[in-house]
Amino acid sequence: MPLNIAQKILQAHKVYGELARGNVIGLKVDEVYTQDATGTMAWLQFEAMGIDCVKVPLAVSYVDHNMMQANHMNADDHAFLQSAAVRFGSYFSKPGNGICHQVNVERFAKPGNIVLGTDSHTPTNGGMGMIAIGVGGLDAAVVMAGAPYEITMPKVVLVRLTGSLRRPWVMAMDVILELLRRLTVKGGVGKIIEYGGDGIKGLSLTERATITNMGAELGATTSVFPSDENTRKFLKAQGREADWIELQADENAQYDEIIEVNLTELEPMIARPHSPDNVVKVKELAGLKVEQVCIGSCTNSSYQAMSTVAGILKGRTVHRDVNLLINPGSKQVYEMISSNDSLMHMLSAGARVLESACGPCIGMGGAPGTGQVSVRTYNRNFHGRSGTKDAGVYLASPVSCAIFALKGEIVDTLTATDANVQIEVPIIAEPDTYMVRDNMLLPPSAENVGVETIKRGPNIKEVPVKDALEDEVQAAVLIKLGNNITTDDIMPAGAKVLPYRSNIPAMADFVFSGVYGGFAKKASVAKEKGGGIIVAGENYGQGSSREHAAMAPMYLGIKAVIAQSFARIHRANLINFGILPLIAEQAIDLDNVETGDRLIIKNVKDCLMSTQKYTVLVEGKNSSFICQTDLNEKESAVILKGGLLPYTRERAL
Ligand code: MIC
Ligand code: SF4
Repeated sequence: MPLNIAQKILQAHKVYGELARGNVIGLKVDEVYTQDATGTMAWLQFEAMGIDCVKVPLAVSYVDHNMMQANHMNADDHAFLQSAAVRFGSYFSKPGNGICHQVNVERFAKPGNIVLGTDSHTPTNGGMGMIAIGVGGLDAAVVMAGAPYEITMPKVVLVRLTGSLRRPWVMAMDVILELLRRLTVKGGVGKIIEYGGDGIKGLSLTERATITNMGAELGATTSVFPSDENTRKFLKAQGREADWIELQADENAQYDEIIEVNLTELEPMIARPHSPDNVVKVKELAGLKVEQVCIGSCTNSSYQAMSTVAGILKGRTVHRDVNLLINPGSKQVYEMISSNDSLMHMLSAGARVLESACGPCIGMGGAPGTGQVSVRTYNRNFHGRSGTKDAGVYLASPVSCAIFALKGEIVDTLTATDANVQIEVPIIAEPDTYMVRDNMLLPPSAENVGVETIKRGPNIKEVPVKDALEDEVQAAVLIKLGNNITTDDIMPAGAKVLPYRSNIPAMADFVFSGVYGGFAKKASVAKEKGGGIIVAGENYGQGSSREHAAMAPMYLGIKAVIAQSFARIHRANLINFGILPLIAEQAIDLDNVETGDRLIIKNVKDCLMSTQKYTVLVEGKNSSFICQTDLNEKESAVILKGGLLPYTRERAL
């Protein structure tokens, strides 16, 4: 049978199950990586499993998110992570070495492999012809402890690219923004997006990585490109040609759906506040004043992107009313732009060049001013994520952003023509040689495994574990929400909250504290009387992989989330921490439920372990409605035990 690329990789890694859509399959994983903000929990949970050494061929622990070090907490976490890497046999990428996805693509990604990362943008590696999946920390820990990774076989969608980009104005970022415009943030749920067609030949490896990176915003399980001569060129330039294999879909390979995108017809695109799918053509916003521009993040911080931006800034000055912030994606990129004149062009133009880290993308500095317009090459513009609630954050390509920074407003670059924009934009190709100096990437060494003492700062607290499931849930609706609630809404990030990522009791105080103004007090009152329930609409928990968005509510006594549908990673995290993800059979039933209502759900265990549906009684209203779950056998057993940690402890891996 002819196979597509996704099927080929999954087939080669399958430990059990059949590759038919909807089936549960177990996969052998080649690499697991963590980043610091999710990694402390992942490694604490790994430690709690009592295993000596990681059991996957490659593990890498990156530090890129929590870099502000306003006090001891971040540095203590970094020391914990470094000592855990030595103790358990993982590479350690020191703070400053770069953003996990960018560095992983440069130094470790390998066509045909499967990689899991404790970050939702792990699919960046899909640009290399890999199946790269973002997971919660506990899922990563269990796989590092030797278990196969289980997924329900998604649909495979072909995005056929034809034509070629109208360079220099149209970039890879515009391709994925166009897909977001068409498919929305729910459009990729339950799907692997596979790219094909003649148009891919004109896309370099790092441009492909931009596209697969933001497949996360479509809600897709992952996105994957073929591995071809462009892939080989990149690997050769990284001194890793031996890692290259060719990977193409077979002729007549089958897909569940086919989407056509003609690159020649694409125009510069821009996402408006507060969602990455709120996309229009740049020209529709021409004239809008811009106060901040941020260039970088794991989406657009490659050498190619940075050099293009430097070429635009060369010999010019950033507009007087604009703050331009640039974060190169990795030390490698940083070193390369410093070894030619690119960094100098950025600095002389008036850019504030930051360290290689996530930075303003996750609200770690660089928050815009009150009501300001910030245009960013990043991947998320969720409400409040920048650190400023009423800022208007827009997302656009590096070329668009660099030009807006010079002009102080949104410019219709494409139809304004060169003459109008009066800036000649260089077209930079992927270099033939990358500067490889892995001196901040510390390899594991056999003699320290199992021996190294783990360093634990006072802010690192034990992982909370839930009790086994009760048979009757009686709990109050603590908050009622709409569609597409993000994990940033549930468990905000930013400079104030992020340092508590290894301290769930402290972090719990910040649940729903951003746009929704707080939750913890209400929850602790409700906890005394049986706990709380969250009610929401479609795609609950989209965005980040942070399991804290499940752990902290669990710590506050949340027993169930009733929604119309769930985002993939958050659904897995809820299950991992023993929270019931209930799906309302009819959306209209939720109209009758209000914040403050008390809900009673009986026979929970029977329902969980059979096909019986859940009857949810609304106390005092003489009404009830029906919910169901879409849990497989193992997921039900995990919830019954109170979560994946107690479930795993009972079993030999
Ligand atoms: C994000 O972009 O939201 C993050 C911060 O990288 C998260 C991970 C986290 O919350 O630590 C993600 O994308 O998974
Ligand atoms: Fe870091 Fe932003 Fe990428 Fe998340 S999306 S990994 S915060 S750069």
